[in-house]
Amino acid sequence: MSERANQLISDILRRVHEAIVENNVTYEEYQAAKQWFIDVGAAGEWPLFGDVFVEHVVEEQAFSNRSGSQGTILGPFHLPDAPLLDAPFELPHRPDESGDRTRVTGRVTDVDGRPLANANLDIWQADAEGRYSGFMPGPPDGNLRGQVRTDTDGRYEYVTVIPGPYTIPLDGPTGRMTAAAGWSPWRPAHIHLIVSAEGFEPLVTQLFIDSSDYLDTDVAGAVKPELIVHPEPVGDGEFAVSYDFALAPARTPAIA
Ligand code: MBD
Ligand code: FE
Repeated sequence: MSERANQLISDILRRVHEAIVENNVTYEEYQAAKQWFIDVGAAGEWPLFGDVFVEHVVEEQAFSNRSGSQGTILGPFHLPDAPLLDAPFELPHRPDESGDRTRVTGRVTDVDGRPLANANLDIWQADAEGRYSGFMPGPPDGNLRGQVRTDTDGRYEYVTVIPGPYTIPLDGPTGRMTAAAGWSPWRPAHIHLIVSAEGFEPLVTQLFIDSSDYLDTDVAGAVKPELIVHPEPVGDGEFAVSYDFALAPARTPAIA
């Protein structure tokens, strides 16, 4: 028996019970909701549902007092063990990968601006059609996933394509719920990163493309103004994005 479990589960159930009373929920609605829970499980959409509709509040709550760069939600599409890239640091992609070619550069520092050498950036993103490799038909396994390390000045760089916006699957239970409520099912175009270095808190974050639709209506509620980037045209149809990351010190000091 855990007092934490008792407190939290009681509180959540009390609020559900209050919503039922305040909205005069009918037996038909209760049976529809129960079937919907079953459908979400059968479709394997609980990770999607949680990360889209719940995770952003956990992230804001957990990291409201953290120093350094802003983080945002992890989401359901990270895969561990993406390949560590060598120069010229290009995320794996198809020979005919669509989307605007973009060089992403910047520095990783501590909160005082001191460069962090050999910091790791674990990067994943959707393709130009908003599809993530390993989860959706289209891109081959490993597409647009990779890791890069900073140099002795804390600098990193890699080449990718600008992703497209992502929509939650419209034909599944999460999409049907979103449509029933009249909400937009879209996330704005974004690149996911986990930036980590020995002795620092890992930063789970996303960079949002400023020209994307849906920045103000992200279904996952995960956009922060500090995380919006502007791809600058650099000629030949290519772009450049620059972003610096500052990492907070690890909360648990390393044991000497
Ligand atoms: C995504 O691409 C995503 O980043 C999140 C958080 C949820 C659903 C799809
Ligand atoms: Fe995503």
